Formats: sequence, C-alpha cells, structure tokens
Amino acid sequence: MKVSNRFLFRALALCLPAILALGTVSMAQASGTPSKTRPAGSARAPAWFYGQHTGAMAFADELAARQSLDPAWVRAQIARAQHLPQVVRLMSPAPQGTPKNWAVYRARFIEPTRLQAGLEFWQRNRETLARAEAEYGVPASLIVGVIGVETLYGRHTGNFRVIDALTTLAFDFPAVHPRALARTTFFREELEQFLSLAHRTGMDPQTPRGSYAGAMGWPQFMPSSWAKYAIDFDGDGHIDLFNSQADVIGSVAHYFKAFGWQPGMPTHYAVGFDRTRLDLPTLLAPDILPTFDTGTLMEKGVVLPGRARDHLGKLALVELENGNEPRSYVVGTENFYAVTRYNWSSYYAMAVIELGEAVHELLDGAR
Ligand SMILES: [Ca+2]
Repeated sequence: MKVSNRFLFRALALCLPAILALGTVSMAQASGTPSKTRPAGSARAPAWFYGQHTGAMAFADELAARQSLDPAWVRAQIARAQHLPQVVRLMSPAPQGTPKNWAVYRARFIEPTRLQAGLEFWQRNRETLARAEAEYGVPASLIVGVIGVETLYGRHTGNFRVIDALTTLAFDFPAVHPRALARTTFFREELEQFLSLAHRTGMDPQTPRGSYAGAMGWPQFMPSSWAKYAIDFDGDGHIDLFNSQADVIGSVAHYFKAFGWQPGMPTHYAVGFDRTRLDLPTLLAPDILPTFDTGTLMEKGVVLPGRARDHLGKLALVELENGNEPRSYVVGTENFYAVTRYNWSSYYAMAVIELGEAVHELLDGAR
C-alpha cells in the first residue's frame, strides 16, 4: 500500500486498487541469481518453480535465520512457489505520458452495483461499524468506502496464490520500473512477513489467494500490514480477513488510526482560484503532503470556502487530471493524506471518500 502517483494510474485502471499503489514501483533486476534453466518469459514458457532459483533458496536460508524458522520448511515453501509472468507484466509501469482521468476512474467505483453492495454491507454491519467508529474514531463511511473500492465487499479478493505473487515480485520484479530495487526489497520483506505470519498462525502458506501484489482478504492487506494492523474484532480468538466482516472492519479502522486519522477533521475542501496571483508550481510541488497553512494557500491564489478558512492544520493542493478536459482540484487535509497511506494515490483516496459518502446518502435515504 505505498506509491507515487505517477505510475499508478494504469495499474489502478487494470487491477485491484490497493495494489496499485505498489504498481508505481520498479526496480533494477533483483540480485537473485537466475537459474540457467529458467525459460524466457513468453506466455508459452513452461511453468517453473523457485526451487531451481539459487538466489531464492539462499534467501530462504537467510529468512529462516532471521525469523528463527526451520530452514527446511522455509525452503520447501519457497521452492513450491511458481514464477508468474503475468504478475511481472501487471507490475510493469505504464508508458510515459499515459493520461490519467479522474472522471473515468471515479465512474469505475461510484456506480450502481458497488453502491448497492455498499448499502447492504453497511446495513448488515451497522453495529460493528458503529463500534469501530467509537473505538478508533474512523467514520463508517471511510471503512465502507475502502472495502468497496478494494474488493467490492469481498467479491474480488484476487486469484493469485500469494506465495507465487510475492516470490515472483521478490526475485523477478520488472527491471524497467524506476524503483525496481526498492520494490524488490519491499517484496522480499513482504514474503518474509507472509511466511512468518503463516508459521505463527498455523496457516498453510500454499493456500491463500490474493492480488497480483500479494494483498489479501476483503481489505487487501499486505502481509506486513496484516501482521501489524489486523485485529480480531469479533472476539473469536482469530484474525480472519477472508471471512470475518467484523475483523475486516476493525482492522481497517485500526489501520487508519495508526496512520494518523484525526476524528472530526474533514478529508478535503472544494477550492477555486484567484488567477491574478495563482502560483500553481509552488502549490503542487509537495504533491499530496500537507504543507501549507490557509494563509499561504490564499496568498498564492487559492480561494477557500468559509469553513476551510478556519482549518488549523496543514493542507495540500490536490490536482486530478481528467484526460483532455480541465483538471479538478481540491485541498486535502491531513486526513486526506491518511487515506492515501492505504494506497498512495490521490485518485484512490478520492474514490474511497466519495464512495463512502454516496453509500452513506443511500443509507440515510433507506431509513
Ligand atoms: Ca476474529
């Protein structure tokens, strides 16, 4: 769940959004030693497994030592991971100049099927959502928005074996990606967390399925997020983000609280511009990181609505492209930034926020 927006958009458009954040990554070829028997990456190449990848097997031994696991068990798990060429393709960055389009992106998520599923999810889990809001200060609408955008309320949790996806990305991340090296490190850590988590919980690592980036369950948690932020919110003694809607709700709320969600603060404000003194380059330089106080924003040409002028925290000018149409702008608060910690994309954050608000309106109408 981390990203830079530039490369995300195509990935997002293609697949599950949570992972998209990851899609902005790229890397230099992993340092693992490719097997001489590894076939070329054509779609017709025969399947091969990481048991024949010397770098992966060496990593298994290091992982076992770091995590105090049985090296034979770790080697056996990684050895059975299959190389997935389609995962490499999905993680490859969009071509330079691929236009982003907020209106198109929004329409993918704010649509009747997802709204209806969101309404049913909220009605079915009304008490649990209220309990999560009371305990963590995170509004039900945000939780409902995230789960809807991520997996359409559990309908699309991904069909890649997690062990295959993580191992492929850990040792064969697309070299053309601008952040390939960092992403390789990231996915090796996720693979390590995944095996550690599986061992701790008695889960068979060969079983779970998820996104092409290895994100799991209704909220599409990466293994490290599962390890740190997933909670047992239905009190049955187990954390289950595949089957327990209460655990999913509590875990999403816990995640946002951990990433600085501030109860009661809006996520964003609508804005206008005073073109006579507008300084867009300065305003957009920090991207979505809240940097400016209201006085600075207004001095540089942003026209804020009344309630925004009383905002005390830092703000960011968020720009959303609309293909060849004029761009959209909002001012994002520290809570907007918190939403982007789930997936590093302002498009993602806006979709989550607007889906949650739209479902909330439906719920009010249904009462
Ligand atoms: Ca549980």
